[in-house]
Amino acid sequence: MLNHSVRMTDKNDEENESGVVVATKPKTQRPPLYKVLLLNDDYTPMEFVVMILERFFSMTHAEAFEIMLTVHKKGVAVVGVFSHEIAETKVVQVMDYARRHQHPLQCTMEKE
Ligand code: TYC
Repeated sequence: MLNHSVRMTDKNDEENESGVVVATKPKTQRPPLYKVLLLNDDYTPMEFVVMILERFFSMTHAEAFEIMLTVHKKGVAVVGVFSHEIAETKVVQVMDYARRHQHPLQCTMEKE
C-alpha cells in the first residue's frame, strides 16, 4: 500500500520478499530489425548499382562504390538495417527501379 502509493516512483521497481524496493530491468520490447541484402549478377552495370545505393540508401559515392564492389566480389552484402516496413519499402523501390531499367538486380530482406 505504502509501497504502491508513495515509494514506487519508477514503474520498473519491484518489491522483493523482504519488502525492499529493487530496480529491475525495463521490460521494453524493441521491434525486430531486418537486413536489406543486395545480390550480385552478371548483367547489371556497376554504375547502376552505385546509383541505386546513393539514391535509395543515402550513401556517398565512395561508400556506394565500396559496397557495390563487395557484392560484385562476394555475391551479396547487407546494404542497410531497418524496421520491417522501411526494409520492405527499400526492397520494392530497388526492385521496381531495376525492373523499369530492365536490369536483373535482386534485392531481398531477412530478419536480423
Ligand atoms: N557483377 C556486375 C558486373 O560485373 C556488377 C554488380 C554489382 C551487379 C553488384 C549487381 O548487386 C550487384 N557488371
